[in-house]
Amino acid sequence: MIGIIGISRVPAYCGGKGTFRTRWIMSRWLGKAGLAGVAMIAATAYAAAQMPDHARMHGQMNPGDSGQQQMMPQNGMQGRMMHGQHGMEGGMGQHGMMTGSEASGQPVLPGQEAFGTIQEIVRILEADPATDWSKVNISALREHLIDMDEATMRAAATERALDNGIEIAVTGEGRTLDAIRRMIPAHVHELSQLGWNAKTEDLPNGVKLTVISTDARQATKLRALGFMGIMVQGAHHQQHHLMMAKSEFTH
Ligand SMILES: [Cu+2]
Repeated sequence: MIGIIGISRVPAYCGGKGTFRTRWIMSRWLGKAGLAGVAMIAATAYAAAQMPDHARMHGQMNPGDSGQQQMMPQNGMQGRMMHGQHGMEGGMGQHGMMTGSEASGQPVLPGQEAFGTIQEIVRILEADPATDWSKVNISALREHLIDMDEATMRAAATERALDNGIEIAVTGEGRTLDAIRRMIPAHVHELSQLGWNAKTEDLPNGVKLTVISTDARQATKLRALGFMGIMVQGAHHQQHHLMMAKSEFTH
């Protein structure tokens, strides 16, 4: 669970090393948590700033960093002290999920999203003694991740609002067109399970996706979501990646 991991008593702009450190942490948090997460962190940090000292009862001074007071994580993953990396400017505390990198001082970001996704899947397969390596096909997963990249970043999406939903012409060429033809029709089933009426038609250079609903609020939502908002719908995407790697699922 999320635990309080640090409450700073370092004043704003303490200068030198401290300032560098706090800024570095902020940027890392932005990268990890996204804006919504940071907003949540800021809100809880404000609340914690109002806390009396006894609320920090799990805290423990870090001898190497006398200006800061640290709290132990509550997720059971790390039992060691943080090493002075959790001050924030303005005397605000910092809360949230502690990541492995913060606990160990070792980096965890893979540097490339598809690389990291494959790395995670391979580790899951390696950790499972039941993995049938004669069936594992990481190349198929890689091809799918390339499709995802093409459809997300390079396909053109021309959206047309309908009274009861949206019609989207998704087009491209070469590898992008291949990705469109594989991914968009395969997604229709997922959309139907969400209660929408979805269909695709082939275009010379892509696919036309039409998603409608008899519910006016849903129709409004569909128009707001547009191409990519609709594509991210569905609860099992990540699970499908694992199944693809095991040759149990294709799309
Ligand atoms: Cu995917």
